[in-house]
Amino acid sequence: MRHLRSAAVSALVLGTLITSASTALAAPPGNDTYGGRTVVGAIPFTDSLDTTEATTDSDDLSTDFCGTPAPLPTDASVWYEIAPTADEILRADVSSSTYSTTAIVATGSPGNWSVVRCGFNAVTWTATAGTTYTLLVFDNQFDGGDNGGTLNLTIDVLPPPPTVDITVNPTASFNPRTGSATVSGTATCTGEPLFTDVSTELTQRAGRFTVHGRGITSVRLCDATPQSWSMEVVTDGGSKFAGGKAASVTRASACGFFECGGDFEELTIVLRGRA
Ligand SMILES: [Ca+2]
Ligand SMILES: [Ca+2]
Repeated sequence: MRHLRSAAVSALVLGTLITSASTALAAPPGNDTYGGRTVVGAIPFTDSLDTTEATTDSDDLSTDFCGTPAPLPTDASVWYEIAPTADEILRADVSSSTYSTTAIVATGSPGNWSVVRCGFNAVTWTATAGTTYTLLVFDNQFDGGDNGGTLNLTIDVLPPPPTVDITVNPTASFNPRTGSATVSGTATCTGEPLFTDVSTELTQRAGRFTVHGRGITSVRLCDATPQSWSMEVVTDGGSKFAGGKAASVTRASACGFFECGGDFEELTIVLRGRA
């Protein structure tokens, strides 16, 4: 019995030793606190970090802006600082980490934060040269447990937003039977937009009345070579376009991964009956 008891005590002592040993081995990462934040130099930037011992403290950013009904825990939070020297779109991606992550970008300092953007797995923001941005990455606990894991961070510069430039042909046709008009023009883009939409509103006086209609079309693979577009402008409320002048307002938007470029043309066009 005496032997058993002493064995139990030894096991207890050994257990305590093992626990303290593992605590000593996995220290919090240096950028666990704002004071120890990692300053990001050249971009692209990558970092891989064990955050299992990273902690939460009162400097952590508020997660009220993260689009969740309740504030998220900022478990295993770690800090980075980015000071871009050019105006650019930056993306911090932590989606290949071994735990569920949220990233917040803010300007300011602890106690005086101004949140720029918040995102699950990644955050993309428009950065201005000369502004210092603070990035906080943490375990949002959507994974349901454990503190942190292996954080894999990549910061990249995204290409600038696409641009679109449109022209509208000064003559358009109309269909006397349906009363719709067909408006056309060209679109030229930079920056390889994912999609490009063109919409036109057409207004024509008809005696005491005004005939109004709108149409929309997409330009496929808008690039540096002008692409023709054409759309049917259908009138509201069963009225019909007729031959003569009409006021047109055309808008275009070309959207990339994060932002869109736009263009606008206002032009009086002449409607002619379809041959
Ligand atoms: Ca922390
Ligand atoms: Ca977790």
